[in-house]
Amino acid sequence: MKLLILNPISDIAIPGQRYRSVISFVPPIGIAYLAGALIQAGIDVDVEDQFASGNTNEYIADKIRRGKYEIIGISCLTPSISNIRRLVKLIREINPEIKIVLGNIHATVFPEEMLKDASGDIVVRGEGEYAFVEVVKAIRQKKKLQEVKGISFISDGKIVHNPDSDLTEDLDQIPYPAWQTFAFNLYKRYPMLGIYNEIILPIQASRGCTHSCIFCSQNIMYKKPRYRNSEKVLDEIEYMHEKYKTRFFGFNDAYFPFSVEHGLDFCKRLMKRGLHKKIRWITETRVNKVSLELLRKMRQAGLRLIMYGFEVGNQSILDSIRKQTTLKQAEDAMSYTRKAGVQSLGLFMLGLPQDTEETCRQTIDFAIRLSPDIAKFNITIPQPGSELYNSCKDSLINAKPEDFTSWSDWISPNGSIIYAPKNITREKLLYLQREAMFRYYINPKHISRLLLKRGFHVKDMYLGAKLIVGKYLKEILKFQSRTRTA
Ligand code: B12
Repeated sequence: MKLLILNPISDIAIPGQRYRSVISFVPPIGIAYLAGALIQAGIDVDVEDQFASGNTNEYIADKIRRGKYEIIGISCLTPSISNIRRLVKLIREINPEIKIVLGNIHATVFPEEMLKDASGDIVVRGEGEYAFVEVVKAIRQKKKLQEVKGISFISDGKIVHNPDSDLTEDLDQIPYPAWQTFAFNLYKRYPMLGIYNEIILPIQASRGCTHSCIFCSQNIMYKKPRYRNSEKVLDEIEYMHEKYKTRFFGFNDAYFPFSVEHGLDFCKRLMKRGLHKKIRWITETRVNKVSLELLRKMRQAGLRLIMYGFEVGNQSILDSIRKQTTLKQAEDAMSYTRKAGVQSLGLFMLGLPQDTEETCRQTIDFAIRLSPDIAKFNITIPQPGSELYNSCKDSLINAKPEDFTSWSDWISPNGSIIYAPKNITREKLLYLQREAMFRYYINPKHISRLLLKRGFHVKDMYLGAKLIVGKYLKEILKFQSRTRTA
């Protein structure tokens, strides 16, 4: 029984779209974990990451014809839904016998839609390792699907939702991600980090989050937070380093490390193994989970870049999104990070429900004051599965799946912004995002620091500057002239 797992491309990321030139592709660890569990169950798995490869649907159709797959699993993220519908139609034309299994967040939030409209056969809800293996076994042994937990499917024309699968309490029981099923050459360009020709291999030390920020859809997938044993995480890093000679690892946890104590202990264990001489790693964390001592230790232990979700520059907005951090903690975290000599990336959001033009400007000013090496200004997207989505979904009814595409300096293909808070127009929000990028990057102090500090390729810096000056300045001036004449 051969099985293919597909990670479809979203319309905006199709080759030729300028958007593609600014993305750094990361191999999806969720699919690697699925492949690991399936291979351990004796199932032969192929993976096609169309998002990273940019292969056409025709290419994939050909691969399916040649591959003689009986089951095709499709990873469903909202911006890719239009293309998923096209792919399912294509697969049905090739061989209507092929079983199509859908998973990931969009399928988990909208199982009925994915069975009816996208016409998949089965939806695996939530974490998929064990449920997917059970689905494949049930199909193989022609067993009733009613016995498989964590899935939804169509039976006699009716949609059936089986009870949720039991949560995997001990994450260290899950087989290692099967990275051998991925084409590493697709993932070797991180201009933002000055890393070229090397993959940053994802590693996961936990699932779920102790917090519930209104814009995040984490908790609908992972329910409760669970943590791996540090020695087991280090075993995996050592194993992957030996097997694939990978030097860079990226933690994709909600935040890592989980506390200052946990971080100090993790670094001590890593250095005891001498891994700090062999690898470098990047991570994302919360501003209230670091100290100067920890950041210094993490740097010694090979930390290459730390990302902070600073989000906004106004405390009452920060409280309104339930981030549970303070502006003071953000300032302290940045000063510790600079003192420890760790490269930093700051994530900021514009257009949250309580935002006004003034509070967005406070966020831009705050970003410039914090001055992380790299800053991303995201225009808020109410992602399905998040509380924010539930609170404003009625106003999004006409939105198309690809309109949920958000990348720091990009908006949906047709140029419209899907959501703006009551006090700001969509047009103004785009203007503020452009102003943020322009004021943040087109400043001599920042440019000189970027040039002096890291191995950025001047070509990529030129590309970034061309984008910001070429595209954004034009948009800013156009908007100003329009509002002046209005
Ligand atoms: C790492 C990451 C990336 C990486 C890797 C992408 C990937 N597909 O994993 C990169 C940087 C490439 C990326 C890109 C994008 N991302 Co992203 N990403 C994440 C992040 C931070 C972690 C995801 C992860 O690794 N989870 C851990 C693994 C173990 O879990 P998992 O992926 O959910 O997989 C499990 C289940 O979902 C399920 N499953 C998954 N796939 C399948 C398939 C089948 C057949 C089955 C049965 C089960 C199944 O089983 C897996 C194992 O348990 C999440 C935020 C978060 N913290 O969750 C955002 C997130 C998933 N990304 C998001 C988005 C929007 C995108 C982009 C569309 C952005 C854009 N504008 O283009 C692109 C699309 C890329 C693509 N099609 O792959 C949104 C999705 C929201 C939504 N409703 O769709 C999230 C939730 C962030 C957010 N803003 O809310 N992303």
